[in-house]
Amino acid sequence: MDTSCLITGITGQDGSYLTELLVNKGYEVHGIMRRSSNLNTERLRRIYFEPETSDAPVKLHYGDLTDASSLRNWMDEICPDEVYNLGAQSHVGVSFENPEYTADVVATGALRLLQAVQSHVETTKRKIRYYQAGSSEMYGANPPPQDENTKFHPRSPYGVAKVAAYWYTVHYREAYGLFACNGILFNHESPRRAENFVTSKITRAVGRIKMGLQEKLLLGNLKASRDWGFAGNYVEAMWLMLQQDEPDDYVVATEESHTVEELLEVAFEHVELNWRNHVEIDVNYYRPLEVDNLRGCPNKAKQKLSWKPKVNFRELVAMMVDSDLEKAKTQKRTT
Ligand code: NDP
Ligand code: GDR
Repeated sequence: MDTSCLITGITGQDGSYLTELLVNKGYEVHGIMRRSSNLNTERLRRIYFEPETSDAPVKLHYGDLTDASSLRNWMDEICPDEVYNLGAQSHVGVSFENPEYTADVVATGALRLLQAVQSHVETTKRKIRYYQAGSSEMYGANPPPQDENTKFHPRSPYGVAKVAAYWYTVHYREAYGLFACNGILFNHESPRRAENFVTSKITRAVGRIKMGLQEKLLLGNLKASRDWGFAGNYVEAMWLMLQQDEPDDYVVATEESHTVEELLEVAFEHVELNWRNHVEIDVNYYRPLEVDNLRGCPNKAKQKLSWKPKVNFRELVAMMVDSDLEKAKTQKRTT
């Protein structure tokens, strides 16, 4: 194997798709994962089956974005060619309740990782390319369409921390000439999305309601509008950014925006149910501050990376509902 990479957040939604993409391209993939009391490698099941063999294409190491020593140690041990920083406390709502922790992992964590990369590069004179997982949440209050020239105005501790990580990345590029890119990705989802994000929460409930396992679904703000794409398609853009001649920052989006209410309509209709019979509003799911409307303009990524969105909103919702319906059928059989 010629190329090796290091991924933080490898156990997450994007980490699992990126791992599959890079293994298929012949990379040796190293992932940093947190220790947890339950195994958190479920999403890597398809690709990470024989961890004990020395030639397995995926190797997992314990580390944490809050622990600078672990980041530097693994950098020296692995000597990666590419580093993808996907690790984060990635839930916007939770960031209002855990603002300092979110800043520590998302903002200072990116700084720690960039510093680990830079000091490794300085010592070894090797070259490393770095990807930072930026977010449309950085645009926050600024109305659509949002592109690389839109100003940031974050509306959550998470969004603020991502803006800091964005600027740390630009700083290491400008100060040290590091090949460092920010991907500014709009919401992207999949059957591997955690159940506390609104898409997955809805599609899981649709499957369970259809199978008689659940009756009601409690939600917060239904008026917010998001640009939802497919995660498997978005990780291709991350890789493409690191294959260019020059480092740069790119918006990755579908250019289609829908409200949570529209998502409900499409998801429930897919199994011939009416969402109004099942959804109740719970004010506990409202956030202290909301991002009202996100719709990205990915023209730069289309032109320079030859990347394009491949799954539209309806296809994405159908994919997630179908997957959750199958899971609900299995649950039904075992109850
Ligand atoms: P997930 O929440 O699915 O995954 C986050 C990953 O980060 C998990 O592997 C998690 O580990 C890991 N992690 C959390 N805290 C730490 C820590 N202290 N040290 C090391 N790793 C940690 O997120 P996604 O895969 O959806 O997103 C990937 C990245 O892209 C994130 O940075 C997110 O903020 C960003 N992003 C996501 C978008 C989306 O719509 N999905 C849009 C724009 C940006 P564990 O499994 O143990 O929890
Ligand atoms: P978001 O995604 O905040 O855009 O962040 P999320 O799915 O959490 O919320 C989308 C919108 O739905 C509204 N909403 C609810 N959200 C959740 N989670 N649960 C509910 O019950 C609910 N009811 C309504 C929210 O208020 C919001 O308006 C995601 C994450 O992946 C970030 O890491 C990423 O950076 C951004 O997308 C781009």
